[in-house]
Amino acid sequence: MSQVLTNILKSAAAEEKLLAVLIDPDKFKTDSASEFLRKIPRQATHILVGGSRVENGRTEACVKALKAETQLPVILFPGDHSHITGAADALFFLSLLSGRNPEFLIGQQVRSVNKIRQTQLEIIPTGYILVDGGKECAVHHVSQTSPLSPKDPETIVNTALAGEYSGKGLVYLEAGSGAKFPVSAQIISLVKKAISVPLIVGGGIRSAEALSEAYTAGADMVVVGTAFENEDFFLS
Ligand code: 1GP
Repeated sequence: MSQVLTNILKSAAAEEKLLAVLIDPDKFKTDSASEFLRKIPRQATHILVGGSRVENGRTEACVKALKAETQLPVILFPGDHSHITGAADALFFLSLLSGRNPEFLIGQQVRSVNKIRQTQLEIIPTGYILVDGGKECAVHHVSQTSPLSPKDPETIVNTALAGEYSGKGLVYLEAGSGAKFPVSAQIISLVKKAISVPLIVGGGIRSAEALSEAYTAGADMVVVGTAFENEDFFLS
């Protein structure tokens, strides 16, 4: 049953904004899961676990520790097929549409299938689009692909639409973790107006103002990682 995507669709239709906290399993202390969860803002609706540079195979332990302590849906956000675990509720099945590296368009995805088939994970096809955030980020480095230029909104919009036409259930605009500049309101708004699937925005969002700007421009879900890692809980 596709409960997580169904709920995201319902929220998007009702214009109820969603906030996902991104957790890097390499930095997460599994014995402090409940303490961590107490500190996240009450507005948080989802937990994402993953990232491009997860190196120590801690994803499953991290997800299990979180699932033991929270009712929030836990979604995998994998940088590599080896990060997949059936302990989560759902998987953002990402294709890096901004790049032209077949490994991140279909290679990793094929490699993940044997593992996925042993799980009950809800698979959510997600068009993942890297937009230049003013700083080389892990996605760029790991995928060896260039981000799209914010000066070329037409290509960004067309990439998002190509994702939707290919059946992606979500479009995710990513400025990169720790981006200098988050995806601009202008780009969010242009993409939102063009697509009819829910829009996720992440990367470089560190203030209540930036969060609210992304929502006003049309983001249905915003993902925040670094600001929470730094205990800069701007919403608490
Ligand atoms: C999720 O990569 C982002 O899309 C997270 O970015 O760490 O800058 O919040 P931050």
